[in-house]
Amino acid sequence: VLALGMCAPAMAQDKSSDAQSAKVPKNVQITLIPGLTTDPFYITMNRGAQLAAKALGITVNFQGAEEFDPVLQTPVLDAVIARHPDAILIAPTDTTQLVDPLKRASDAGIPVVTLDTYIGDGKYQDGSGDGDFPLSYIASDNELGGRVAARAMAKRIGDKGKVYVAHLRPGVSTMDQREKGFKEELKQNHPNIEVLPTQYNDNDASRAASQFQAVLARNPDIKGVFGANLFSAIGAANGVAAANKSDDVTVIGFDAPPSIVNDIKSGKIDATIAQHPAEIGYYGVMTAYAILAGQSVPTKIGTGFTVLDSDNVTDDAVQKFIYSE
Ligand code: T6T
Repeated sequence: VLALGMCAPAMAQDKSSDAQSAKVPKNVQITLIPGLTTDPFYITMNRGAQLAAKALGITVNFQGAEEFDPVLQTPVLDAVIARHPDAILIAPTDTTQLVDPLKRASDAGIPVVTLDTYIGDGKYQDGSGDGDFPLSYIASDNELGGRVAARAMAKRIGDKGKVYVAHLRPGVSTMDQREKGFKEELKQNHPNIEVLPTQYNDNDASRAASQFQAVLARNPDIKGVFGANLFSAIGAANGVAAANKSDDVTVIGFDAPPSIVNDIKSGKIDATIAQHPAEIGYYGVMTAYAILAGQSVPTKIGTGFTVLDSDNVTDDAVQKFIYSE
């Protein structure tokens, strides 16, 4: 029995590797469309994507808009579809507005995988909803990230007081999930923390800074801000510093560009949830390649994150999580 058990898989493997080698895709061209091209988060994602492309001997083109805006992203996507790449990897900038444009890609026979953000309800290939057609979604667990941010906040503000979420725009899946996780964690486990209305900054750090000043004017006893992405965190921290409140108001960020790392070192930001965008890009390309090779792929791949604060930010072990610029 043992001998049979050992033999059978080896034979099966020989056969399937023959079948697979016939399907190795040639001259593969994949396009990666980020939320915006100049954000260190997506620059780092592209670094991971290029590493995978090199390993596979394929080409990945990085093409996107200069701002995080579905109205700007859609024409970029349409131009990409017209060139018919073998697959599209995209961070859709809105859960509903990118459904139809991405359907055009899928209808044209181009496999679609979303990275970082999702469309529809984020559950692909389950036969439900009009945003069901992408083949896979590779991202951080953003709801959990929001919960981790809430715990970091609660610990630093002594489990009580007023806080709010600095958010990009409703309809951005990552941001909505972080906000949800943050609020749920506080409601369930830190009932003495009051969450003030969310402030939407359109991914504009200056706006996030002035919003802090306005919230402070209405709530002089404010204790903390969760800056739920890179620009929200940088802006909130600048607002807090400009009001001379860095000692009294805790800022928990999301993302880890060098400027946020410097803000942690200087005490402007208390902690940040560093995503692993290079992982997202790497597994995104690997997933697209597997699809082109006729393999089945997971409909969802979760990547990690690392909490950075003044205790560990200079450790060698975490340096690889600082984003590229
Ligand atoms: O936080 C990331 C990304 O996960 C989010 O979807 C949009 O904002 C960032 O790109 C940071 O600016």
